[in-house]
Amino acid sequence: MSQVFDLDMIKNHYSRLAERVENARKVVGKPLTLSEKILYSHLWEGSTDVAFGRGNSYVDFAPDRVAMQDATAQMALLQFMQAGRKKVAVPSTVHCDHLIQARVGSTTDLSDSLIKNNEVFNFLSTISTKYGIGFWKPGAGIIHQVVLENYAFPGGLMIGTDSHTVNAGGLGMIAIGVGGADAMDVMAGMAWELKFPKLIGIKLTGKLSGWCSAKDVILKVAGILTVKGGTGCIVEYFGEGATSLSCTGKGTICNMGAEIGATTSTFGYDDSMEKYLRSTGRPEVADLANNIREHLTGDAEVYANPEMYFDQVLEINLDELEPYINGPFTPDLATPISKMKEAAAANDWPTKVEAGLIGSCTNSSYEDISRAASLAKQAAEKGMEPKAEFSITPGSEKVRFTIERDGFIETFSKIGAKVFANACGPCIGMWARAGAEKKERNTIIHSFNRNFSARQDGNPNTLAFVASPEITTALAIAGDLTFNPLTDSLTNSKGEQVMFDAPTGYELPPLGFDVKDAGYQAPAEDGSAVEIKVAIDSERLQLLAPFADWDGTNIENARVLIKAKGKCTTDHISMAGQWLRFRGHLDNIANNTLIGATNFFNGEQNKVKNQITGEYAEVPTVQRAYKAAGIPSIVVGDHNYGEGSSREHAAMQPRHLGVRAILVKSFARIHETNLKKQGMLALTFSNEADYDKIQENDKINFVDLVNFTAGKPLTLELAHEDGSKENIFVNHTYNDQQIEWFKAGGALNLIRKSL
Ligand code: MIC
Ligand code: SF4
Repeated sequence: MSQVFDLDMIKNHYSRLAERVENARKVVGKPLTLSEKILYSHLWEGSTDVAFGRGNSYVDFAPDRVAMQDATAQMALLQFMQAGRKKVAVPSTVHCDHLIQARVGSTTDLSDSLIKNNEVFNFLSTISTKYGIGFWKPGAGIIHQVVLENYAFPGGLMIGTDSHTVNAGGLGMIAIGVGGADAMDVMAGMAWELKFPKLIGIKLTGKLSGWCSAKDVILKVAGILTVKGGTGCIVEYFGEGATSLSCTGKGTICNMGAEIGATTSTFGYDDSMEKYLRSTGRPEVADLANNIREHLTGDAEVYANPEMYFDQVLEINLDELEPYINGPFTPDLATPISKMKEAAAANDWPTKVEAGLIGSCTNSSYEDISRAASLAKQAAEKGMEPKAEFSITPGSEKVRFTIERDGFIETFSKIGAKVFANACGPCIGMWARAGAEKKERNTIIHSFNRNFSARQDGNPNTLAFVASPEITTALAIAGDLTFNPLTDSLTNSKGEQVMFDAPTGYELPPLGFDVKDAGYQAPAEDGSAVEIKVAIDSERLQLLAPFADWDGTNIENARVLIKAKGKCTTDHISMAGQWLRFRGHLDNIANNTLIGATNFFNGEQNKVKNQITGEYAEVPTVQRAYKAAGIPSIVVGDHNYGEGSSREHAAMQPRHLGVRAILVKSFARIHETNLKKQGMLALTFSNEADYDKIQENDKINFVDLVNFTAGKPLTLELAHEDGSKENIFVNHTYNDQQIEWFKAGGALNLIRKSL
């Protein structure tokens, strides 16, 4: 059975693409990149007379679709419920994947999670039915894999409430991660605003071979560009190396573009995408795309002289690429495998690998699994006994069913592998790893995308390294971080020295994909009679109360709730793992606010000074005390604050607890927008060094908030404990509309008012 979703929407878009691209070319006045073609063909107004300034024009777009996952959909839909619509305005889907724990194995874990999350899954299923949203049940797969298999189409624009929505760039889309409030706007039939991105072109030459895979391309790019190098940019890949990659390999590269902070990444339509569309049951889309091929990729002039058209250009030769291992604790610390012995010794990383995990939304393709399985097979045949625990998290039921049919699951079982449910599981701290509570320092390796502290098993002393599924498998079998399968041998059970041959696999299943029950539930034709109930005493779900609007005065005597030191990702601001269960209940989840951030003044986590009592306590406790006493507060942070997830909880929680402003050296894109949407002040130091001027006992006064204007810095007065005072300037990127959100107490309040 195959079903092409929303084919009419795709047809409709393609039918006017040629004309829109031609118009855009005229307006821009030169040949176009693929990114520009997609963006200019999705303008809310349909067309434009002026070219947009990259990196500075705010532009209204009309995305083709919206995707949400269970952990973020709750908040997105709690907001959507307030927008007064009968149905979503564009095709939208919900995917249940984040709330499923990885403990024993897929069947038990899935049924346990159905019981534990019953209330939330019911809510999501009912609300989807009501509002015309496609619902993918728990077990159906991870959002990004399911989107790639079913919904992504070349030249399309989509947004999703998850930072790895960008995965769909593998099929030639512009797919962007957003907070739930942005998703709500689009589902409610409004425009979606984005600052027109800058463009980074990455030319790939040569061809992958041997141990190298698509993952190594992005691991290398992450090493070059770092976790913030892609901020505000779309990365467009091109060149013979790009067309030589499989579609799912491209997906992997785009997926991890989130780890360099890129708005998204994309590739031009080519044969690999056509093959993937056909293989996943969408020949109609492939045929349509073939008719307009030239509009679904960048213009030839652009790729011939990229320096003239992109803001930054990199070139990577796939012939010379080496496998990389990135980490620990940050995805951009890139070490080529040949240098791992030195790096591990220099940094004193434990070299014994305790666990290897493959799969996730990043690396779950048939190609990935078949290549990793070829190594597992060799291990069994050559008598290499796996030294580390090993697990697989398939990305979707379609992939899982197919790899089981083709014998790969059996191959993995022979090396003692555990198969977890088709869900996020260990990637998002939902790994009930035995012994993790002992907090021992240890090393694991996985083929996921993120490796922030405590992210996989909740243990902050687990050093997680990111690598391709092939390298992950080989190192798990060797049980050694410094093992280089390209050059080193292992001692097998007979005491002989044996080596791995390079992995081999299949781009797509030779017998085609298959699945019995993909796990999809279609919405009701007319859902108006469907009722959504949220129990008043629920600990999992809570209807949203409007945030207070701005009282029109300068914020005065604000206290520093915390001055966060170093990395402060969304995982530090609103942890996942066990806290995921409160994603639909703002007050309950607020109890994890900033508990992972390090306090600059004492180097400790979750221990800040309560300025009312002078005592140190947990961050949420102290903030609740300020709120109760009516004392405003601000949070201070370092670079790339809010890096990582799209979870708007990281903005809503401080807002709910009464924090008024977040003042940092720089923001990650999604988080900055989330703060604005929720009526917070998102500010950056005009002079980065002013971060050092903020003292623990300061009182902070806004001098000119009453004149809050687009493009004009604000002034803050720091009143220090010793009686001295000094002013600092802070920048912001609010446009007029966004200032209105601030004044109204959040964007949703404006919608409420308009009803
Ligand atoms: C992640 O990979 O961090 C997540 C969990 O998928 C998040 C979404 C969330 O926090 O629910 C993301 O990437 O946006
Ligand atoms: Fe799920 Fe991990 Fe992918 Fe996020 S990165 S969607 S948690 S598998």
